[in-house]
Amino acid sequence: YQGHFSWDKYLKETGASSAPSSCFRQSVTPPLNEFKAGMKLEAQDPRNTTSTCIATVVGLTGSRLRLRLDGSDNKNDFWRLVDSSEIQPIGNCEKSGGMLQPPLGFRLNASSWPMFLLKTLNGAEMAPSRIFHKQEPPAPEQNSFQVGMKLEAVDRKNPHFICPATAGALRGVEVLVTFDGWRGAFDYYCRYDSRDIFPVGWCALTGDNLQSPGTKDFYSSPLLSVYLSISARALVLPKSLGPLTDGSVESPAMHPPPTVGRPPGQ
Ligand code: MLY
Repeated sequence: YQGHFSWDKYLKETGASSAPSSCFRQSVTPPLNEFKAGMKLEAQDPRNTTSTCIATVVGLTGSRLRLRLDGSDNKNDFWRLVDSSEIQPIGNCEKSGGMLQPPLGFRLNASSWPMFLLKTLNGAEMAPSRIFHKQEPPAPEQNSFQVGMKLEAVDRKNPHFICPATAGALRGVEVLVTFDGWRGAFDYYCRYDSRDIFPVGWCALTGDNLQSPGTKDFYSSPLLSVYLSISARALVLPKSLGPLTDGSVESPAMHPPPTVGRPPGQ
């Protein structure tokens, strides 16, 4: 389901161009997702990346899995691409000499971990190793994004969302991901080879639901257009509203109203 958003129309309207697929660490054809809800696998604990934990697939969307660490709560779900190197079949950790760890915030006493693990794995449906992808796609050699290029990006504050975005700035190996229509509250810097950014058209290929751009751009704020029209005409407002201008017409762009942030994760 693609919502009502069309990149074609949007790119024409904005006169923007999309970042070529060679900019991204993504396979050109999105990886096949053969996982099923309830399957268990090994995953790196995102909050403690040196530990490998047991995770359960609690949801699927396009080429991504929604994962929950066994023994953790339901407030810390995270999403991984099926070709991520951070997920492995059960048994992999032990094979390479490691030990499965309780997740950060394990809800039981640490001493009950061995028994918990035993019970968790007993009779579990383990994701078969054939549905894992042998290798993560290689990282492009360098950061070849350019400011203004369009892309699709995970909203890290609401990671189930993939949204239209623009490369807003470059900083060495990093790119500033800005979310179209969201006034900056969700923007972040990431490495150019982040797995959270995708070429335009990705969601259409995976069947993910690409969000529509927000409507909160500074220049489309309804208050701003009132402000602009008043300033442009240099209207004299009633005294009760205070003086708007001293008669000289200034460019309203010199005094933009403060950008209103949104609380994180809302
Ligand atoms: N709960 C939030 C969701 C915002 C999502 C923003 N992303 C798509 C950039 C809200 O609607 O306020």
